[in-house]
Amino acid sequence: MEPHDTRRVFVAVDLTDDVRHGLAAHLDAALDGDRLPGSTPPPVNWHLTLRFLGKIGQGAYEGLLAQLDQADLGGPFDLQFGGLGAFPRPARATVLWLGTAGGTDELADLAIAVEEAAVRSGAMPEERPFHPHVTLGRIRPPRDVRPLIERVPPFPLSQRVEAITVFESHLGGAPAVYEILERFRLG
Ligand code: 3AM
Repeated sequence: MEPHDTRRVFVAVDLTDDVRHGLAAHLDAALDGDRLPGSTPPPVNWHLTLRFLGKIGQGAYEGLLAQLDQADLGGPFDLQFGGLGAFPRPARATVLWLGTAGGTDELADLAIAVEEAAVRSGAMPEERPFHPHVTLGRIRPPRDVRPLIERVPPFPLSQRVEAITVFESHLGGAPAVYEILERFRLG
């Protein structure tokens, strides 16, 4: 893509292809021909956001990379996925997501390390608590997804988290395009 001075950036744990395929199959099997409500990002866009930076300039971007490079991100760990959930609440959901069931403490520590790197690079501190999730749907108007959440059993796969990824989010098309900018290895 073309070089530019500002980028819409977020830092995330990318899912492995096995997890993407497994999760798509798991949802298909549980839904038995029905679709998820709202708009579902394509599996290639599934990820677990650690920190959304928003639109940042070249200097801030380079500062972020330098801070992530120096950060103690901890070592690799196993991330286990869980069941579905929803923001702000299942009875009136606007975001449908897949949660985590293991490796959650390591993930929270990783999010703290990324947050510290972001703030050291000049970003405003994140006010919202970290809630690890993989977004599977954006729902407008809000819907009651409690029956759906009951219907989909916990997703049994896990993955080894060995790196974090800095993405640029290209909006404008549907779906958004998430371009990999950099990866930082754990450990
Ligand atoms: O990982 P998810 O899908 O939950 O919702 C956006 C997406 O999160 C979130 O950043 C991720 C990549 O686009 N995002 C977008 N705008 C945001 C904002 N203003 C935001 N998160 C916080 N504040």
